[in-house]
Amino acid sequence: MPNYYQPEIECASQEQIRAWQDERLVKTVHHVYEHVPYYRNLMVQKGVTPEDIHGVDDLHKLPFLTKDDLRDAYPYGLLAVPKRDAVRIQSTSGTTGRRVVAFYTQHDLDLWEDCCARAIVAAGGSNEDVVHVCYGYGLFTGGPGLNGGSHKVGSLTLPMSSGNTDRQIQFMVDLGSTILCCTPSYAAYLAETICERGLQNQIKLKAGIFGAEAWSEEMRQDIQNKLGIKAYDIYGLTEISGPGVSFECSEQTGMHINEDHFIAEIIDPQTGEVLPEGEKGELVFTSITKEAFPLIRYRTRDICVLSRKKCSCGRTHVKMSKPMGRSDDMLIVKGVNVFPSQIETVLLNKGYPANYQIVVSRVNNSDQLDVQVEMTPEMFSDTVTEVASKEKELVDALKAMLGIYANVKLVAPKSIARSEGKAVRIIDNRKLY
Ligand code: DLL
Repeated sequence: MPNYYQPEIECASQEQIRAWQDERLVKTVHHVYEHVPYYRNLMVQKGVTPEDIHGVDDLHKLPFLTKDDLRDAYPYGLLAVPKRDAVRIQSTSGTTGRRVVAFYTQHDLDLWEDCCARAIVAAGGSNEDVVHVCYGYGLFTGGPGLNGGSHKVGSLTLPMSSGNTDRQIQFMVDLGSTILCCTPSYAAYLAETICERGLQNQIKLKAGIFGAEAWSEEMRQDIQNKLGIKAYDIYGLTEISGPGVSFECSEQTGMHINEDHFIAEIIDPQTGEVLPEGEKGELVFTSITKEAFPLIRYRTRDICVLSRKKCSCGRTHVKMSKPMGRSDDMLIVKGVNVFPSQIETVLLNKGYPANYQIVVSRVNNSDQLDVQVEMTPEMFSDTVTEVASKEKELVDALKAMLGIYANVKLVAPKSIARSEGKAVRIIDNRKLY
């Protein structure tokens, strides 16, 4: 049995899981109260002290933490250990002004990699495997997380990073990669290319671990069929460590949350009220084993459902459904976080009116971002060449802001429907949920 299958933890009784969580939560609350003035202030404002917290039943007494808090406290305001004890920084994919940084001690890195190792083992990985990691490396947590997990499992690890599809496929064939780790949209692209080149019989892949963005069951089937593999979902977010917060097992019906490290709650995103198991709401995490960057009641904005239904794999940790959307307006396009406000900033800076529509679609299994922008009445008399050059200028400015390509179409003044209430800026045609 691979070393990172840990039945004593992953298949522990509910009582045992609760006992770990009670003890670790109390410890973490004391840790942040003593070492992070920002937390202390939040707790004082809510009239709660560490002495009020005896276990998970008291969790609701603690204040929520949001992305705004992380931005307010940027860069070091939530660091809970002396800087000399932290060894790593990772960051979210947001652009300037939206970035969030997370810190890790060596202990935190070990725990994170353990979580990713569990995900690899749940996908059938062992030291017999060649794990091909084409999540991005660097500030993004995907590459480093799965890389570390693969090392822990003892698999032969290929740190490919993203891009250069020809080389990915060449190495996959030459080195006999057996487990592929990347975003589902890149997996779909790789699958399509492999099929087009008729290389299906030359690859040895048996499983894929795909996450970092939403993907549908249809996409799973498509990738599984094209590559002849089992495709497993993996979830995580930079703030809570990165990939491996939860992962799918052989049942492929939701992701087990590593409950010995994270407490999950589902809340009503409007009222903040904690919802009972089985109800759909916003996922909130409390990390209970981290040293450098423990977050308490962090609102992920991801909407999903939790389930404690018995799982055929034997794991007892609670399962979360695939996220069904986000309670804020963040779009994830090609794995990159896109905020409509960023697009608006570019348009307004370039002298366009705030009449625009963002359309996200899935074309050939890849995300496509279209932005329709109304011209000013003056521009309406421009020649076709002038319009084309203005569109190109906007494409470049959006690329600089978002880091990804968006198609831009300038449309006639007043042609985008007005709304009497909140403007509907986003049309997401990706039928993901
Ligand atoms: O995407 C970490 C990760 C890397 C997860 C590799 C899985 C694999 P961030 O860039 O901070 O971190 O983005 C986190 O991505 O709040 C979700 O909205 C979304 N997300 C992550 N995994 C999934 C998934 C990484 N499996 C944000 N399904 C989260 C749907 C996902 N959405």
